Amino acid sequence: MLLILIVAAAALVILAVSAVLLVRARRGRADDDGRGPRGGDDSPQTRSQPSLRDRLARTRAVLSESLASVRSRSSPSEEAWNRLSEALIRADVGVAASAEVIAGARARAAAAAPPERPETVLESLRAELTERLGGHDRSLAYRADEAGPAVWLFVGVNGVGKTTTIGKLARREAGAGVGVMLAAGDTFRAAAAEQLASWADRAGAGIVRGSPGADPSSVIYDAVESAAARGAGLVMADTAGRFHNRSNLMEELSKIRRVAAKGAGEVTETLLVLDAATGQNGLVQAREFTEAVDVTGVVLTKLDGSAKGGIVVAVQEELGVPVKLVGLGEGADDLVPFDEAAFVDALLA
Ligand SMILES: Nc1nc2c(ncn2[C@@H]2O[C@H](COP(=O)(O)OP(=O)(O)O)[C@@H](O)[C@H]2O)c(=O)[nH]1
Ligand SMILES: [Mg+2]
Repeated sequence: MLLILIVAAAALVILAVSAVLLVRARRGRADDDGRGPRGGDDSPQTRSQPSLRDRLARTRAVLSESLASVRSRSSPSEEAWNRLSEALIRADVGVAASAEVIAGARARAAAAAPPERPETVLESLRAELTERLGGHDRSLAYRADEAGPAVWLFVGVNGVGKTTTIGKLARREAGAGVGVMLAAGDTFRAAAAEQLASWADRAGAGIVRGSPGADPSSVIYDAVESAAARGAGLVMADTAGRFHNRSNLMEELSKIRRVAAKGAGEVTETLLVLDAATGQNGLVQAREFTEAVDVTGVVLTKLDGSAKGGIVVAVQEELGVPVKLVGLGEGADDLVPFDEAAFVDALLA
């Protein structure tokens, strides 16, 4: 009798758990294609954000062996510090930045009481990384005077994730009640405008497209005027990221920036989009862009699947530009504000 009762109770529990899982899976799918139910649980506040810890698994794996070796000793040796430093370099923190991080962490560990114990070493590394990454304003600026639309320009080479990032942000901003107009400034490929239009559609944002091969500046100018006419507060402008050479890059970007502010708009953000998977090579690109235009923040995409998440440290140390957002996947919700404490936790956990 008792056995039957236990079996029946277990079956009920299993049923209840599968029902909950099924409902969750349905919601997940609805969110994935960005067409989840309007209002209610689709509001930006209640949408589930991807976990940095889950998505940074590959970068964490690069560090985990050397962290384990620190933990396994009662007093970490010179060799353990060297292995940590090498692991940081492998995670693409960069040679110079890794050396500085380790020197800083060692100084902290030596000053701590008791010094050089595994816990103090790991705490020192955590503190050093968090402090180096911290102290930046990562907010995206709107317009203080509200006299016309704020313009956020997105720049970066082809394929890094500019269009996708704009789409994700359009959804977030529109969901928060901001009037959003997108400018399809990548006029090289018809497919680019299509891609942006589909994101605009999902986000409930407006879009201005030019004819193929049109001057990107004129498309952005038209989008600003259209936003102003409709009272939309924010224009997000896509660009092509195809430049023949350096002087061409400078010329094109400064023209886009000038024209975007010519009418009613004011450029309040110029966001450089970088693909984390390109690691240190991405830094070379980034330097060219920061020399060509006044970059106000970096969006680091594709941190999911990349073992080079340490590039966040190199970007901020070497470019002095804050990483404002990170891309953690291709879905509409896979873009999160960068948070240094959560990032360091995800790396060292
Ligand atoms: N895994 C992953 N893929 C991304 C992310 N951001 C963009 N992508 C993908 O990267 C590819 C290029 O993106 P796209 O926005 O077209 O790049 P663009 O040429 O700079 O506009 C697309 O397949 C996107 O889905 C991200 O954070 N994670
Ligand atoms: Mg694009």
